[in-house]
Amino acid sequence: MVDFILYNTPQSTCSQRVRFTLNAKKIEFEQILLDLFSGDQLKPEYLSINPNGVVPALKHKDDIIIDSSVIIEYLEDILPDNKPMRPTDPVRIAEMRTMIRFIDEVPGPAVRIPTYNLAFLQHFKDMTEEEFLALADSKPLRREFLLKMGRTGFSKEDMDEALGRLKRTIVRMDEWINSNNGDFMMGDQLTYADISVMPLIIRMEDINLSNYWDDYSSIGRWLDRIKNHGAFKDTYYKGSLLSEKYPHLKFDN
Ligand SMILES: N[C@@H](CCC(=O)N[C@@H](CS)C(=O)NCC(=O)O)C(=O)O
Repeated sequence: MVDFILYNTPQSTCSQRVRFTLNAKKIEFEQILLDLFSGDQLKPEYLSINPNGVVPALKHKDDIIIDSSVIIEYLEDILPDNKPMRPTDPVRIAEMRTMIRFIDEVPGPAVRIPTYNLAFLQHFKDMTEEEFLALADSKPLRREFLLKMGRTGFSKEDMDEALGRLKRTIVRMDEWINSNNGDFMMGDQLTYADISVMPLIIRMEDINLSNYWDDYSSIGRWLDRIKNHGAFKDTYYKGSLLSEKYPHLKFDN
């Protein structure tokens, strides 16, 4: 029996952060895969693990840790010597966490809008209004998000706003990479700031938005380094990209 069990979903960006960290730190873990469209995340047995009804959740021996940004730093706290990915200077740690807050506030929520409109909407289209409202009501964290989307999708205004936030993220990343003058966002060390934004950039690439960084060569080079990292392949195993499940994404937008 291994000490770490990760409740997660192959295509979930938040799960990918944690899988990458576990793989980079070479931590052996078991996976329990949840099917988010069958409602596994809302079943009482999972809500007792993560009352927010979202993946990921990490079980470490008898403790449960939830929320991807919390989990990745927890792994650093308990295993600081396995491939350190947090600076040691308090000011640099603060800088890293400021980047993560930006990522969780700006591109994290923004990438969900095109993801739902382009890929997930089809799961809701055939529901009756009552079924849809009941589903929204059952989501501890995403009730209002779902109600705003409705069964017909987010409005053009919502989409434009989200895409604008993703564009601003690229500009900000370019500034971070250039000002720190290294391979990664904080310089030569790969940190949790890189790991936090990685799945969002991979998702953007997957849904055909990689032209957003056509004019920012720093991002292309950063992405190549991330993809060449030893943990990448094990994190993005077959079935981890959205376009593998929804092949139209490669061509549609
Ligand atoms: N802040 C949370 C967000 C987790 C989250 O939103 N997970 C999504 C997948 S990336 C989910 O489980 N969604 C299920 C649902 O909306 O019902 C984290 O970073 O762990």
